[in-house]
Amino acid sequence: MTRTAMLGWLAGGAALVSLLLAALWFGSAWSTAQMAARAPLSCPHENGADSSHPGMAYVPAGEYRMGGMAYPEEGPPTSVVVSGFWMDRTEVTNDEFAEFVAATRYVTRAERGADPRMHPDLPPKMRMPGAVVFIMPNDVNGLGDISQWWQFVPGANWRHPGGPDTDIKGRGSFPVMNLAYEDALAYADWKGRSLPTEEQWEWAARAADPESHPDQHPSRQPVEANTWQGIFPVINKADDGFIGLAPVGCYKPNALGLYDMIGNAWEWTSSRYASRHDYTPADDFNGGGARGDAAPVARYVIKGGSYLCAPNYCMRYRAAARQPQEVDLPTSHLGFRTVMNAPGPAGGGS
Ligand SMILES: [Ca+2]
Repeated sequence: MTRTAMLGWLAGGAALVSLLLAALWFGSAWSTAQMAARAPLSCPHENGADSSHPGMAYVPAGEYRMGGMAYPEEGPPTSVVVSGFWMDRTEVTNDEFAEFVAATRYVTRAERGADPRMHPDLPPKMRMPGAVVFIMPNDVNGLGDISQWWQFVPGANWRHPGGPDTDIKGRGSFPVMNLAYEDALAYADWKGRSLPTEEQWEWAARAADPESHPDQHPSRQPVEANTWQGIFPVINKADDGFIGLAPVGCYKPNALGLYDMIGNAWEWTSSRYASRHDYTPADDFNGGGARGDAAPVARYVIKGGSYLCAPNYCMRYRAAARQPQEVDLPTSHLGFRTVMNAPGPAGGGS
């Protein structure tokens, strides 16, 4: 084959691939629009109303090996001991957060904007009140540059999850989004509770079963969870029924009665991030956020993965999975739930 013929053949092949991708994308966009119109706005689920702590489930004490092997930051598996505690059965919802705001007039970080003392080099636009929102692109040039699908949107906050033109009307049962760590903490304080540590969170997600192996078969997506089916971030087949975020409690709970520990929204923990379980944040040049002379911005561990987790990009729909999140960065795939120390149910737990 001559060089010219080969180039012509390659160009033809590339055009065909582009055409196929475009057809796939349009087909996918059409079916996802249909699905969005049909998706429920709430899902009936067991909230433990007759328990001593309605809305919460008891997680018994135990010992297990925290971590996994699927990604470097999950290792090495490390023995931890956890006392019994109560945990919200679901992620905190818009309705629940609205109660807190109505009672306290609390204003979230996304509504106030980033603190310029913490971010002296931040471009002016990103100092405006707002949040980082996932916007599905038509096409991407590789997966290295996350700004192809994450954009800072001025005016995005918990009341306006996608920006000023969006709202949460009819979405009271959806997990509250676009909160910084301090906002989640303020809510937990108001309830007289706290945020789970990473040790507590992972133990709860494993349903307090030390024999569970959350890192096995990482490419296999969980069935009872809202994740991403298709090719992230351009083809979202939504075989699980949801293109984006789902209301809380739409999938089967785990053996402890906890819903959506995996998928739907990432969740804040109260643990500072280190890039391995045998490091401390101080061991990690970037773990503490030290950037030359800039004020350090702490990072905390988030757990559980979200509706954006897909086998081709982020197999973090597993109990052992973890990611760092800057404390003051509100995003549209991150929520939280609270925990409480109190005696277990009569006759059970410790
Ligand atoms: Ca989904």
